[in-house]
Amino acid sequence: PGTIRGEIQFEHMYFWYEDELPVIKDLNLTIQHGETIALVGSTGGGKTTIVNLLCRFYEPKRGRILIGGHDYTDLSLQAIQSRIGVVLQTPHLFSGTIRENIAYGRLKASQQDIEAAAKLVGADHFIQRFEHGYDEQVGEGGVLLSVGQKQLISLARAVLSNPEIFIMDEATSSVDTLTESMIQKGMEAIMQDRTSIIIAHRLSTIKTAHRILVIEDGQIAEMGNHAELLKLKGKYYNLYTR
Ligand code: DUT
Ligand code: MG
Repeated sequence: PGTIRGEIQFEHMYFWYEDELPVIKDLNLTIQHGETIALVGSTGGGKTTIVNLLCRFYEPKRGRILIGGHDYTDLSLQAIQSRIGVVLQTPHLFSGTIRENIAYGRLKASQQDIEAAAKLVGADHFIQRFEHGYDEQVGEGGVLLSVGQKQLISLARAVLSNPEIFIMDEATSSVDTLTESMIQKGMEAIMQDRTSIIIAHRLSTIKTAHRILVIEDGQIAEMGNHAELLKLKGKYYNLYTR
């Protein structure tokens, strides 16, 4: 009892960076297992900070975060990060092959598993077109790939790690429409039956989220689904009907 796979709770969470100006102010939120949450809102509101705290790149200054019913400071950093699959806005790849970047240290991952993950997210399509396919070198930090392609590889990596929690900071720029629709399909595949937090810029992602949170000034300014928030004619309405 009390242990719910993939459930996330923020309890009276406060956070500030070195300058000590409050960035997150008394955040209270329970995200149910399997739920998809979209974080939206204007720049500097605190969306990335919330995700950084959940991954424990930083820890709350006050209040706490529970994962699966446990205060996450009682869990090891490795345990937390193995439960979370994260795709960053500018994904980090290391120099090596596409295969190695998807496997990401999972030495037991078979070629079949790697390709199945890539197929599920729609990355297989562009990988097959490279001369060396999965053995193509991505270059230092992945310089030989576009941002969208890097996100697709990160999505495949996330699928392969089979996390309870999936987090994505959608790329805002330089993704062509084909890659964008691939990313969208890949995300939908991962989000099935997983707790997901998406920092969302695309209306297609936002509209299908169970709950949308408008984050402003470190607080939840509005919360609801797409239809509810449109009806409210508030901040969300202003953000997405211009
Ligand atoms: N901030 C810092 N130091 C950092 C990162 C952020 O002082 O290392 C500040 C900037 C901003 C606030 O914290 O005032 C929240 O930033 P965050 O990056 O969390 O905002 P966002 O909602 O993710 O903004 P964007 O939509 O531009 O990504
Ligand atoms: Mg951000």
